[in-house]
Amino acid sequence: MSDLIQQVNSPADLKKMTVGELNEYCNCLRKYIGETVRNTGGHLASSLGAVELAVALHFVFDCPADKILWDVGHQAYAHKIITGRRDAFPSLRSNGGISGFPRMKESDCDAFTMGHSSTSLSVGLGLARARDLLGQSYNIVSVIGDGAFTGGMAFEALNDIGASQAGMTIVLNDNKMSISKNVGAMSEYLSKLRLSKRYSRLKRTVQKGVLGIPLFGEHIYKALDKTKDGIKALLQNNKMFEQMGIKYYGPIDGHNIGNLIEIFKQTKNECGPSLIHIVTEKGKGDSAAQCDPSKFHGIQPVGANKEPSFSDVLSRFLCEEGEKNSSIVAITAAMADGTGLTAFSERFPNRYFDVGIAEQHAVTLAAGLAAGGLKPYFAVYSTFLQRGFDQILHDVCINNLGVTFLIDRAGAVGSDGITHQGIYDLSYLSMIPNMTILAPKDGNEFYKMLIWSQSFNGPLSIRYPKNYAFDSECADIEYGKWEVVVSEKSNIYILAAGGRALRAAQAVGNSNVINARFIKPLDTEFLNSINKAGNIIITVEDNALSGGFGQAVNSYLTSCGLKAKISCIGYSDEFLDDFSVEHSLESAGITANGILSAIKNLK
Ligand SMILES: Cc1ncc(C[n+]2csc(CCOP(=O)(O)OP(=O)(O)O)c2C)c(N)n1
Repeated sequence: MSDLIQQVNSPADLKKMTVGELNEYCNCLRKYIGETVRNTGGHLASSLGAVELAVALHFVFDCPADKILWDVGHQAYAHKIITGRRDAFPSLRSNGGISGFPRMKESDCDAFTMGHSSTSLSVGLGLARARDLLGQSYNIVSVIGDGAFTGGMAFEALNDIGASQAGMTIVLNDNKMSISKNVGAMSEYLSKLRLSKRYSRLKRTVQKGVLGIPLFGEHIYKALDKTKDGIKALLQNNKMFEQMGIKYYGPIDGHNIGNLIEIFKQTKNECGPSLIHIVTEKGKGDSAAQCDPSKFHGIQPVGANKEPSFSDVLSRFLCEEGEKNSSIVAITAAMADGTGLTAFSERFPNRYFDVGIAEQHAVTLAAGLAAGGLKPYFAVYSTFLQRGFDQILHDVCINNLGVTFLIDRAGAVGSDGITHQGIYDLSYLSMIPNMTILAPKDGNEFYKMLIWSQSFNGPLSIRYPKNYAFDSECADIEYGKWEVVVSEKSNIYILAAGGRALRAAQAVGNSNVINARFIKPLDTEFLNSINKAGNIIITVEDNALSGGFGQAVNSYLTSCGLKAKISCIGYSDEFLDDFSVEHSLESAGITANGILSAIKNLK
């Protein structure tokens, strides 16, 4: 670690530095972040792009009195290092260590706990209104990326912010990238704003040059100026923010620390809301990350798990079946790589829709596509589908449409931590009428489910974690039927929902192990057959107990008159504040030992 990094223990230390020293400090920060994140894994490219931004903000504003809200929060590593977490930074994304996202409980400089996109403007406005009503005075800065700016919540907040005229600063960190290249009309609008800056510069150059021509210079300039004014009006009429009542500044080079400081100082004490549009480069200063910012958006730690992934299976299915079945269309909300849609997007660009970070829209778009006669597959992480609950219920399920949700990263997610756990989908989906829910044990079964899904004509969810251990044989998919994986002469029945639960169950021994591949509807015929006095039933799921698989089994058996003894294993009614999948599974008892002790307690 360089000396300069060591010298900064808090934002106060930055405030003593010259711009030259701050630039030098930024270089050191980049190096430290690059070296550390290559070991720990994490969001490298985004954080490298926001180094000067973090330094300039902490130079001008006074945390924790002033509130800086980092949207999503994956780009805030420099902020963490500046605000007292330099030495702990190598513990990033591990238990007992530093979270990869801002957390109020970690530091009073983290003004809000974040992780899901597009929340910073709403939180900022809430703080601003609270501050004003309570007669307090502090500054609020919401930092939002151009990717996060595609989320519906950001638009809803802008609408309210413009009308409220609350005093707050929005920094729009525009690197033209979401995880992949940013998409949509807003992204194009931002390009126009960038162009308008170039236009203003061009105009100044032309003015200087033409006016220098003796005699005719002024006439030529006036003629040219008319044309240019036309172009300028076109661009400036596009200034949506100004028309909404939000002062617009920019675009500004987001790596020029002097300029950033100047503009933040200027807008700090202004009345009303302002938006500073800065242009940055994702991965800045790190040649590998700069060349391929998508790949370096989030990187795995050295020696990461190399198990096969469910998203690769999905990718294969969509490409193979997409060729034969032209009604298949695929949707992502800015997560093509993570969910396995990239190959399909290249092969069938007309049947692929990246809607931006807009899960709610994605769900209802899928409903519309299905209503129009297509077969939509929406691949999405469990945690982000939480955004689309009403759309699933109101648009997909009431209309009973053939939309398939491919719910990736279901269950414990490990190093992304509390905000990203995928342990609620069984709970929020099971309660919706018309919804069918499947959980594959491995890639082979997942592929069979996907093939089966093509002829299934209703709302369908298939949920799975990132990886699976290995492929195994599996029985054909039959609606509402489970698969007996281990049959023993035993009174113990372990009902496992999904691959992780099944692996734990298979390691128990001397018990019947059932692959409860249909979470909804339950295999009631099978349940009836084992609901006998003297039998022990253990349900295991990588989901919250509340509203999950076990509760559904329990309440079905109770409604029939419960004769067997039953115990349910899953996550308790607390947020899963954990950075390791193994540790999460272990602490919930989703292990052979956990199941054995549940059996013992029932005996
Ligand atoms: C609701 C939601 N959906 C998806 C994500 C996953 N995600 C994390 S960062 C990101 C891209 C953000 O792009 P941008 O705001 O431009 O920041 P950058 O990484 O480019 O700096 C996405 C899609 C998320 N955090 N929240």
